[in-house]
Amino acid sequence: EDGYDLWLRYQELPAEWRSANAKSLRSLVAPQNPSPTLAAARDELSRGLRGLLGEEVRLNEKAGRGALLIGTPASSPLIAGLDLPLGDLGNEGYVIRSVEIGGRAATAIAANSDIGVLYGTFHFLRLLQTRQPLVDLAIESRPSVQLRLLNHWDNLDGSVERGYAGQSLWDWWKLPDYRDPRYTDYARANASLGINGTVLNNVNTNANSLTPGYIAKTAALAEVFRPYGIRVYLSARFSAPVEIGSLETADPRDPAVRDWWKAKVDEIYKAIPDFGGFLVKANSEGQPGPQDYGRSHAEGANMLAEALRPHGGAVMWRAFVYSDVNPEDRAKQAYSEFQPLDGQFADNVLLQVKNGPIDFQPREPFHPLFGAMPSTPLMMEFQITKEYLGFATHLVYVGPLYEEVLDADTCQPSLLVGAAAGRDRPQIEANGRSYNNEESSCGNGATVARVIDGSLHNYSRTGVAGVANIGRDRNWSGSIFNQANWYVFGRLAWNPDLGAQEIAEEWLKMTFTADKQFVDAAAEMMMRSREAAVDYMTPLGLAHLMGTDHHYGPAPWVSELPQPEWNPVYYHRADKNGIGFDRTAEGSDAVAQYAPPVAGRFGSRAKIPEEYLLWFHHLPWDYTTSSGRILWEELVHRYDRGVGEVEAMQATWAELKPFVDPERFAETDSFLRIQQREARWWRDASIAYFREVSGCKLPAGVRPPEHSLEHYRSISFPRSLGQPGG
Ligand code: BDP
Repeated sequence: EDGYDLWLRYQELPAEWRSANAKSLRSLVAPQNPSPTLAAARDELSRGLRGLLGEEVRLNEKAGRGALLIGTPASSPLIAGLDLPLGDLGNEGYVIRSVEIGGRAATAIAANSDIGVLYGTFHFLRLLQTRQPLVDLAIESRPSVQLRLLNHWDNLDGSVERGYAGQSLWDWWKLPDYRDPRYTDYARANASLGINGTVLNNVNTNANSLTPGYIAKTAALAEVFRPYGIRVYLSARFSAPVEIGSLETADPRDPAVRDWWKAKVDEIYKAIPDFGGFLVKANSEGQPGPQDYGRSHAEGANMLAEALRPHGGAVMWRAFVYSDVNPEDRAKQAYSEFQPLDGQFADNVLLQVKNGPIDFQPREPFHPLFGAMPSTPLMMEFQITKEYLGFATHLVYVGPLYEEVLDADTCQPSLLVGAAAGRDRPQIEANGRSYNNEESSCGNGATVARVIDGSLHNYSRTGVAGVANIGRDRNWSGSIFNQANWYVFGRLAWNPDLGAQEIAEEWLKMTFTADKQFVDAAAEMMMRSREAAVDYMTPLGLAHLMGTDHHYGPAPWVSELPQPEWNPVYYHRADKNGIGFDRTAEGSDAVAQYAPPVAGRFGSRAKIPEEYLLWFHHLPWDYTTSSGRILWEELVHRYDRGVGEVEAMQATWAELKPFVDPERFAETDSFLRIQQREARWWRDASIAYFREVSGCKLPAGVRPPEHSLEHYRSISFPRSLGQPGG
């Protein structure tokens, strides 16, 4: 049990379940001469059922009693004869139904397309793995979001930016000739979640990924992934025409540059007919972009869109802009640059926006662009890898973080709201954001999830991306519990309305055991883990206090880096009078980037949810918080609470030992020990620092930091990762 099998372990089910359900699983009826995708579905079922039932399931051509049928109306006359309700399921949806064929009870997994059948197959196996009864099945499912993508930040030299699970999975040296069987397992795992695309290379990209040699390597991966419905995409370097094309400029207005991209894209599609498109990081952290030539992001994106359009490809243009010109408030930059461009992007461009306005912090308010660009499809970028959440070892389940963002009410005027209020789209656009009735646009379902699934503004394209946590480690993700973050990302990408808790339970049942005692305790531990990390790292809306460069461990004292916003002191702004970043109208006025009701809430000390307090407000140390404690005491209280939660997780895990195999038990046990030590490090170092800066005394009964502030300042990270600042 080294974790390689992820949630697709297919362990034998208890005899009780098998005897109750065996009558529904007597034989498997799959289409004759199946496509590679249908063959993958059939093989996955055979493999899964063999494991789960402990015996081989017969493969039949005819549907007898208790048959399990898979297929599309086109590939299976039996399915065609069932007249299933496939009309609304689109190209990727499926049904799983208890049916009758010639008076015999059977089960059908059917879809309009082969990939829908594969998705349905994985859903069916999940029913078994989570021990659902197989009676009266009437399941229909289709994804809410079109592009459900992993973003790998993998470099061509095999290293992975912000990756903590070993080297890149892509063995560029051996590709295209050698196709590691792991690539197929990677595709299976993704297809089991409905992930349908993967960007193979880092957004801080190397133009060589677009050279013929690498296109051939990418094509080999695309071939492996194709049966599993996974398209490949590449991060494109904006200056590629200069670097690998020997042009003198990459100016999007230059016809030679446009022709270069067209020819390059044609070349890619020749090798990869279903290539997905480009992801672009431009004019951010030193990456080249259209602004180098005085052109806008829209002009840059549209040039690539023009080249991709004839082939059906898309451009995902990132809104994470972080320039070297010192911003007044870094949190405002993306909105300031992109919101005015609404309506200027070509129809095959999506703007890919991080969940929060800064950078994947343990907690950020939702990004103000969500809901603010009605004419531009915005897609979500979540981070699955735990760059700011303790890398591989800390147990932090990010489901609650994703859920919190997706559920956030943007309070933006919308088509959803508009329809109810009798408005149509032109009026809304004309209205812009000039809502003056304080709360009128809140509570109408204008959540971030509705932005992402396109329903809020009728986006023609929709997408969700997750920065992958996958590497060559045997367990794929650096730890067993990190697998849950890959899992929850995929499940929420398919359906943003699922709950983090139900997904955690599902994952636990499939990954460990469905024993209720285990699942209840472990799910609770997972659900509390993210808040624990917020508490021991950056409570009360603080952010970016991690050691600069590597982003691991506390360094709130760092102040001497050349750009102000590289320094943690820029973010917390603590001195003897108070702490926090004033983003109200008296400060940077970042609140004004939100819809008025949200701005009103965030901008008010009285109304702001306390978890965002210091993100938006600079407050005196003796400010009274909702607990009745003064701010300083509340901060200390939360650091302590975070450490306490990690200790509680340790205790829970120890109790769960009887349910877990020794290898996976031991890994989590040691990792929790690391986390406990480091939660204390965070707590002690932060309290030592803020105590000195504020001049406040430790509240009575509070344990003093173990070491002096000097000690904590002198700890250097064990390895230098050579990453850019930020
Ligand atoms: C930051 C990372 C950096 C990435 C950047 C990005 O620290 O390594 O290149 O985001 O998203 O979180 O482009």
